[in-house]
Amino acid sequence: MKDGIYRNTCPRNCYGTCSMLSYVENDRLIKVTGDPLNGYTGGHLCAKGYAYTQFVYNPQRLKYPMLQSPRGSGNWKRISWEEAYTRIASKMIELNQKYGSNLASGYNKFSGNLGLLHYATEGMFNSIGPHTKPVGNPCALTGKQAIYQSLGQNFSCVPEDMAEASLIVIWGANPAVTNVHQMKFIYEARKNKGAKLVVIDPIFTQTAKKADLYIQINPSSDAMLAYGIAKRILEKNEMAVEFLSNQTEGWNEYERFLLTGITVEMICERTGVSPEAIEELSNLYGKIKPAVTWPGLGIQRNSSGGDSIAAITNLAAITGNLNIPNAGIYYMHFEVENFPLNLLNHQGPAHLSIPTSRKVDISDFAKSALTLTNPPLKLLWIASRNVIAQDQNLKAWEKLFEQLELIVTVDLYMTKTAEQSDLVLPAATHFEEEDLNVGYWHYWLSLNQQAIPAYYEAKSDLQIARDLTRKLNKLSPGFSNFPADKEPVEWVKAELTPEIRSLYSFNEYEDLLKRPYKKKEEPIFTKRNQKFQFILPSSKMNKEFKLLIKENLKLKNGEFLKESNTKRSDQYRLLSPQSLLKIHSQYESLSWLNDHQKDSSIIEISSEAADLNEIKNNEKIELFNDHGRIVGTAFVNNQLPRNVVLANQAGYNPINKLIIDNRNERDSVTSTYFYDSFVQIRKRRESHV
Ligand SMILES: Nc1nc2c(c(=O)[nH]1)N[C@H]1C(S)=C(S)[C@@H](COP(=O)(O)OP(=O)(O)OC[C@H]3O[C@@H](n4cnc5c(=O)[nH]c(N)nc54)[C@H](O)[C@@H]3O)O[C@H]1N2
Ligand SMILES: Nc1nc2c(c(=O)[nH]1)N[C@H]1C(S)=C(S)[C@@H](COP(=O)(O)OP(=O)(O)OC[C@H]3O[C@@H](n4cnc5c(=O)[nH]c(N)nc54)[C@H](O)[C@@H]3O)O[C@H]1N2
Ligand code: SF4
Ligand SMILES: [Mo]
Repeated sequence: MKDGIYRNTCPRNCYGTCSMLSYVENDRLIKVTGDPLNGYTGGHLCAKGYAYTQFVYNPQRLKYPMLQSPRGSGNWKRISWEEAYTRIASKMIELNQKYGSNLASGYNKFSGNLGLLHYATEGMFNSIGPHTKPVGNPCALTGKQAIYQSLGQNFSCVPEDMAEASLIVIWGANPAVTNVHQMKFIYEARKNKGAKLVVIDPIFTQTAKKADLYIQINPSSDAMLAYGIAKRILEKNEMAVEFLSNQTEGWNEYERFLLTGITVEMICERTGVSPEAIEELSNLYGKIKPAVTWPGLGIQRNSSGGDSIAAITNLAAITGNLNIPNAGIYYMHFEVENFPLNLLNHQGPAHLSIPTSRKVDISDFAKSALTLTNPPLKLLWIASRNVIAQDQNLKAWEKLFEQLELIVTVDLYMTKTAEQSDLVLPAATHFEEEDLNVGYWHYWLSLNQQAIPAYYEAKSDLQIARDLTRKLNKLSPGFSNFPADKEPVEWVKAELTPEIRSLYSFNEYEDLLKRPYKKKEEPIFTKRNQKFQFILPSSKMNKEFKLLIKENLKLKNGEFLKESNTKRSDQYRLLSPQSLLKIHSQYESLSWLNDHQKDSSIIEISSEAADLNEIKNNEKIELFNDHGRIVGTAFVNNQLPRNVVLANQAGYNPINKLIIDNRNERDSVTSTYFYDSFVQIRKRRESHV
């Protein structure tokens, strides 16, 4: 590669999707900075971004394809790519011959790299005809569906505009940790507009610390609080009457529900929020405009998430904060769906009797995959995904792994998931490949150039797809129709249709070599003749009301009131939100970040829990439930709700063994309920040392 400055884009599952400038000398990445031409990031990166030189040259990166036998033994042998492809292709062909289709072969891919060319994995599988594929999104789907139902589109306001808001209400998001660039716009709003910041979270987070009003709420009770706020606004007659009558549907039913269904006492009891805080927030919402409402991803990781997002979104409509400038809803957008996504949508050959691929809900992949028969799943390809660290129901994963004849993991590091695989293939970093990146928060389109040669024998997921295709077709002509000869830049160019170029105001691919571009037409609700749809509480929520009403009656009669939100008093709800210096299980082995990071085995417990279990700071403790046990170091957090335990997602000591999303039947595809798991606490037992 030539010495110089290249344009890259951080492809992590992160709000930033930061445009970067990469400085290369003698084929080596020597420095990374933010690209000042990206108007959202303003040329800044987070600490993880600045640490990319260490990320790329970390000696722990995978260098070569590796084969482990037997699986899980740690007995790894370096093999050539040629041998790796032969083993994989032979197995796929064997399974095809045995079962008469490719349904026994499947993949699980999620969010390691969100670049458009990383849909190569999907494209590669599509190219062999019907197979087994994941559907859904474990992270954000519940909220996406709720917002879509309310607004008729996947709507999220332009984040730079937040600087012009006068009220910012954040429900269950923690931008000071997860979305650092956004804080700048929040501070600007405060400085320029005297904006008030409200944060609603069970945890007194870094964002909460900056708030004018912090409301500590029982987990999974946001819908209730939103009903309470709505009810008070209604009672005080502070609704946006004109907007409600002209641009909404279902308001009358919603109003009836608010007036008859619930009382503020019940809401205080369920949410743990004081009547004064409800009054204060309803005053702010009722009086201040423009207000932005930000239902975060944190609130939809429990079984009330859909109701919560809908109820919070309703507040924006009731207060008339959808049809005025600089007001509105922030969640995330899905602009990426405007692109042709040629790799994702690549059409494979038809099968004589099987019309489509077999779909498995990614939120419950292992359990669902285990139910598949005729044929069972036998080969699993894992890419951009660390299931053992990040998924739930790890016992089901254990069982699924036992059933699989071949597990291939493509990753940059020897993750917990890679450790359980037969074959591990070394993936390239984004500096070693071409790509195109579209965020889900800001509206910038940003190119990713290959800046340096591959680290040892690492390859991009697209290159792996190309090479494996060639091997498949060599061993079994016509097995795959993947366009193996198409070069990465050609795939990028194919995404840049005339519609996309016009949407982002540029003429040709070469323009993207000079700067990122922002989408022209901004999504403003007023421009749509679509009406806002009020969503009424679900039947599950209605059941909850009935229970509350019953308990309230008991309370009035002086009976003992069962504590809501915990099953038993020794059961603690496990919250495990995102951490500043990691993206989920990633970046853990970077000393530049870890030296300054708190010990990721720290488990925060409330002072009540500490007293009850006779636990002191820095003592080793265990969290346990029917699914597993983890050991960590106690930190007594006086600000934590009594019944909440806070632990970190950790790649090498996965707490997710404690997490099971125990829905008996899944009537719909939703996000995973990561925060609906309960644990008990005890001092570490000596026998476990
Ligand atoms: N540094 C860093 N940034 C990241 C990531 C990362 O791993 N590290 N991950 C990225 C990804 S994939 C995602 S999805 C986003 C997530 O971004 P955010 O939604 O901002 O973050 P979370 O940590 O998931 O959760 C936000 C907050 O929700 C709170 N919460 C939990 N349950 C409830 C509840 O019932 N009600 C309320 N009101 N609050 C609740 C948690 O305490 C937490 O503070 O961050 C992205 N950005
Ligand atoms: N307990 C708990 N669990 C959670 C959550 C939580 O809040 N609490 N949050 C959930 C959320 S919001 C999300 S989004 C998921 C994230 O779930 P995952 O997407 O599984 O999370 P990561 O840990 O980021 O794992 C991505 C893997 O992809 C690898 N990778 C990176 N780049 C590439 C590439 O170019 N090619 C290939 N083949 N691999 C690559 C990384 O090294 C890493 O091992 O986790 C979920 N899990
Ligand atoms: S991790 Fe997020 S904030 Fe940090 S550089 Fe990457 S995209 Fe930007
Ligand atoms: Mo996520």
